[in-house]
Amino acid sequence: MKKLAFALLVLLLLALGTYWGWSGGKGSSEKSTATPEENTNEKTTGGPVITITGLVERPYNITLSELREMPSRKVHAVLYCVDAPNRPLSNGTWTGVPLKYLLQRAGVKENAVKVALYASDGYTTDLRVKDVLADEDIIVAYEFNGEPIEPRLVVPGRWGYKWIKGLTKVELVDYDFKGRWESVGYPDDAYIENEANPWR
Ligand SMILES: Nc1nc2c(c(=O)[nH]1)N[C@H]1C(S)=C(S)[C@@H](COP(=O)(O)O)O[C@H]1N2
Ligand SMILES: [Mo]
Repeated sequence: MKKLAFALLVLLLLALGTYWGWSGGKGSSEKSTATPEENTNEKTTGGPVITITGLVERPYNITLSELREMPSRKVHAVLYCVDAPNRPLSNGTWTGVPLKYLLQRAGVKENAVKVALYASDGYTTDLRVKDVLADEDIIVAYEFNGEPIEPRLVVPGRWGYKWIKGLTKVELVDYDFKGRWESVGYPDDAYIENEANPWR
């Protein structure tokens, strides 16, 4: 009978050891090695992710921390909303990465005509591929007047509805995609004719 009791004790210790090891391993993986699949729109260390996809050679995801490592530009621009055209909402210096660089890094296919832009709150807007490739001042900004901000588009000289916040996806398409306000009749180019007196 002593042999049986010893065998049971060994089994009990093995079971305890297995359980302990399993829960310890799970705890440490939560701390450091979460995979992208476990975070729908976040990587644990890099912050929010922007996806560059659609009519490109090499679709990719970029984290906010990776964005900060890319060649950046400082752009002075004033944000105006069509609803209050004489009252600047934000006026200062924005730091970010030209959307042009992000598109070129993916390789723009020649049939891409529009850039469809999507945000975490469901907001959308759009730009023409040729306008983005011609204007390095259209940036994905991550700083305003030296302070960190959630990634947003800065589109100098264009109404605020192009300045999408909480950007999650940039999709190149071969048709005339229109965003939230463009699709209900707001001008697709959104050009502010006279910034000194935005409403002319
Ligand atoms: N994600 C998201 N981005 C958005 C909007 C929105 O509703 N959702 N509104 C747009 C409009 S119409 C304007 S005028 C500006 C306002 O920017 P602000 O909230 O930083 O002042 O954000 C633009 N970007
Ligand atoms: Mo707006």
